[in-house]
Amino acid sequence: MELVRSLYEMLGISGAVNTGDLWGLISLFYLLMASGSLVLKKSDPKIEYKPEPTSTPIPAPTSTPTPVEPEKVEEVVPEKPKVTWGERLRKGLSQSRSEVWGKLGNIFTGSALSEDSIEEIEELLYGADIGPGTVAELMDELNEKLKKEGFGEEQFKEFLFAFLSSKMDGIQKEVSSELYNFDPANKGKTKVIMVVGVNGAGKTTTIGKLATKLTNQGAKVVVGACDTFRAAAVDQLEVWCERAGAQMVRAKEGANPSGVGYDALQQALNEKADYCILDTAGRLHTKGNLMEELTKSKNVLKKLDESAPHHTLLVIDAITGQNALRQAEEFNKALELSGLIFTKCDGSSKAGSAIGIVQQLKVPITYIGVGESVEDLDIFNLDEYLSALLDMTQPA
Ligand SMILES: Nc1nc2c(ncn2[C@@H]2O[C@H](COP(=O)(O)OP(=O)(O)O)[C@@H](O)[C@H]2O)c(=O)[nH]1
Ligand SMILES: [Mg+2]
Repeated sequence: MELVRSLYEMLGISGAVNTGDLWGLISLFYLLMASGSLVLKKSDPKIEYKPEPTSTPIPAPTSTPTPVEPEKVEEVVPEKPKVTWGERLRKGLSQSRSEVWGKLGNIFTGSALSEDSIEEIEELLYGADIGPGTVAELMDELNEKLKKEGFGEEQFKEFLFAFLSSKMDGIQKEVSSELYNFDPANKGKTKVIMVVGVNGAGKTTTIGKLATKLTNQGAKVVVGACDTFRAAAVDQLEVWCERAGAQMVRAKEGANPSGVGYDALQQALNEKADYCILDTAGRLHTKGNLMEELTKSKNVLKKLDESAPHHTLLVIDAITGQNALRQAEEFNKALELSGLIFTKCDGSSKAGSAIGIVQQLKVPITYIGVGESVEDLDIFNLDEYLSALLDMTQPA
């Protein structure tokens, strides 16, 4: 009835409410509702309120754009072409080639050689420092060849290669491979390498390179700094040993060199090292004789190992050329050298002097050095050496 009365009020009808009117009003009410003319407001607590849509549309949640990664452009760093040993050797021997061996080829013109040209060849060969005996022998054989038809530059080079090779190959075969290759089957069987030579020949540098090559193969290396005269030389060796991962045994400045060698070998044996390399003095601070001191150093090692040193290597600076021969003979007489190391070939035109020295000393070259870095020292291979010297392709 309350609802009817409020409807009466809305429609402006006054008077009592009767049942007939009531039904009429209810029908009207429904009609109005259905036509949508009557809209109930929120204030009506009994009717659920639905919010009218607002005119400003709520912007659809925009997805935050994921930042587009700039396409990764692989930076192409041009790989430094690795310089092979063959290339280093060729470069190292370039001075000897350009000043001596290369000039020999230029003498050949295609026609028969004149007496003057033959003399020129002889002169160049003397300058190559291969030793006068070798040059005389070579010229004897060459004179015969030069008279023959079709003996040109190519044939001359082939002849030189064969001749020089024959002077060295028998001796070169005697090099023990344990000097270059560490064989794990010999692990802990300490091999002693004593390195000798005059001051400045390249002993310390070569030992540093050698130690690096051996530790790189997994060998345990102990180095003895027996050149106790020069503190700077010991420091120089220490830097190499640290880099190589080798142990170094040193003594106080001025200590007895043979004592350091003994201590180094003792440590190498205690530690079951694979190699014990001894860097010796090239000159003595006392008036004593170097050869006597070195002989003593060599002999004292035998107290610890009867077979030590297993290798006694003489380092020769290529610049010394044939003059190194007298030096080498002196070292050989005192110490019975087992091998030579030919260094600094890069700074000299006399790299050919190796041929004469090997031939006369009858001691093989083990290593050849063509610069100051580790990669600049490698095994001496006769074919490789001669083809680099004569600018030929290496025979297969
Ligand atoms: N260019 C060049 N220099 C070398 C070579 N071997 C050693 N040297 C340098 O020669 C100098 C003397 O070498 P060092 O090892 O101290 O000689 P040591 O007195 O016999 O121990 C050093 O400056 C070395 O860097 C080489 O093969 N080529
Ligand atoms: Mg030295």
